[in-house]
Amino acid sequence: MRRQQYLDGFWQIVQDPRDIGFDEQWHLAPPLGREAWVPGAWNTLQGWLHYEGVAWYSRRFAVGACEAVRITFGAVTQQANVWLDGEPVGQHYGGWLPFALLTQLAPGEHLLVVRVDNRHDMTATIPSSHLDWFRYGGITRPVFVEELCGPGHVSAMRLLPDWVDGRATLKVRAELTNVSERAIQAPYELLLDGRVVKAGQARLSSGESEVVAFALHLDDVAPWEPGAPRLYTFCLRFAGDELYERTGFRHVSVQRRKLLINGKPVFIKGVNRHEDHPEWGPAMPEHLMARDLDLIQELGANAVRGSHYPNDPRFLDLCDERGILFVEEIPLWQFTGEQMDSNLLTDRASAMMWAMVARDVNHPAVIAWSMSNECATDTPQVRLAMEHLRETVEQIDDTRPITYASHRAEQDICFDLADMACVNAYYGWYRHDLTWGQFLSRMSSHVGDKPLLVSEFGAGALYGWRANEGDVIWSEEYQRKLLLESVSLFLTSDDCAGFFIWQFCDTRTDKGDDGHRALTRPRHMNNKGIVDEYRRKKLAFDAVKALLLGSDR
Ligand code: ADA
Repeated sequence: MRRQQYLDGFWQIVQDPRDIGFDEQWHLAPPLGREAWVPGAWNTLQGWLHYEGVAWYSRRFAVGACEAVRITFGAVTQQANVWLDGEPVGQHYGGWLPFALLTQLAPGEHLLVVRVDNRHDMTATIPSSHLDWFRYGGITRPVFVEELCGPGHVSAMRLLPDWVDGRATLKVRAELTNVSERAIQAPYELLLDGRVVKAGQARLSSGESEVVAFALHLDDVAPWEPGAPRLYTFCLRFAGDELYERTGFRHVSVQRRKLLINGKPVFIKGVNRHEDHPEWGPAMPEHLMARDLDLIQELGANAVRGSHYPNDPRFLDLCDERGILFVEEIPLWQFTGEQMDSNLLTDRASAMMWAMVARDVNHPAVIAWSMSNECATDTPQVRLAMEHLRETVEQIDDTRPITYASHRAEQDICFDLADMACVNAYYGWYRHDLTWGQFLSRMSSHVGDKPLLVSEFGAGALYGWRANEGDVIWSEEYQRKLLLESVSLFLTSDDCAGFFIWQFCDTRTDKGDDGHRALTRPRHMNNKGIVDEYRRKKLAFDAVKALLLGSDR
């Protein structure tokens, strides 16, 4: 019912390295710069690869007569300030999550200006300036404008489906808004495949919103299973507006050391995947996302860890459609106890957690929420932050396991806050003091009666760098050997409920504040991909594929 237009295409962009745009009122009309494609990362523009700072985007668009206009930004990295025709209309912090602005506009053309700041530091930003991926900046996901003809508006709909003993249930929580200038009393209805499954009434004064929440039992519904996904599209209709959301019915649980879906144990065979491509940065077009999944399925994997931030929702849609499991994380990457002793950072982290769960709760592919990666989970400050993050998730979703990726081994003091324990370790690469078997059996006694997953392990290999002799670091053969040994062990170990290879493809990385990281990252890249950055297979790919396809786990 909404008239919807995507603002994909060329926008104007201009750098503001001295951050003078606010003072010089660039929001009224930024100086002429150059053209940049949206959605895109500005780092993929010639000459902008290492630009970290402020840049201003602008473009014009037109709307027709309507009650209200909603403008949705899929993601802006990191801080966004937005003006329409010179007036401030909103701001948002956090690089991988959407925000929407609701406003009124006269029919005709309008100027949209967005100031984007992608500076990172060690005290206020998430992620911080210490990280092992690239600090891309820009309007990195689609922007779209919707004309709401009202008077009603369905501003959000969260679905919590469940599947127990062959019965499907659905909890619905939706927000209805009156975008008109008069009071309304109107019916709402929820439709499944065109059939009304719930109806009610809402009475709202001008500008008012109301949350409607209800639960349903549904007949004739088939479950969503890994590898056999069945999806259902729900439509909520209210006073001249409607919102479609798609979900699948399945039950995720942990029982002793196993992860279960619909009551059946599932062993996780996964890869870690960054959103990264040499030409597109993190703003990959959808057909390339689909091609990545083709390769992941060809490998015989059944899961992806979206390291280390909320992924493009179109990628999650594809996982839903293909029955691939997904673990989703906020970008709380390697923060120390001292850093997390900050209200600003803990508030920002829980706002991200809330927004991520609220955005993706409808995806059946998402089977777990991850609160952090390799933070100092051996300190009381990080423990407090994790407690708070867990409570944040539980406010919205009590149907999925909660986890985080730990690299503190037996020093970790937070495993009781995780429903399944995820550990990152690099035996055979960074460390050689234990074997994988020894490490797993120690961790399995430490974490107790819950599933233990290896959320990262791997070795760097330069595509095409081949060695006739054994144990040549950076060779494809060495990576193949390490992955074969570790994956064979995981596939047969009772201590292990699954694994995620680090990583799917080679990715651009940060040079580090003192330039040091680049010295351990040849080509300025993290080279632990089983395919390179152009998705060309390394030797490890076919070797791991043969193992996975031959395993009955
Ligand atoms: C860590 C981290 C990853 C990556 C990896 C590596 O475990 O979580 O993001 O940096 O190490 O390649 O060293």
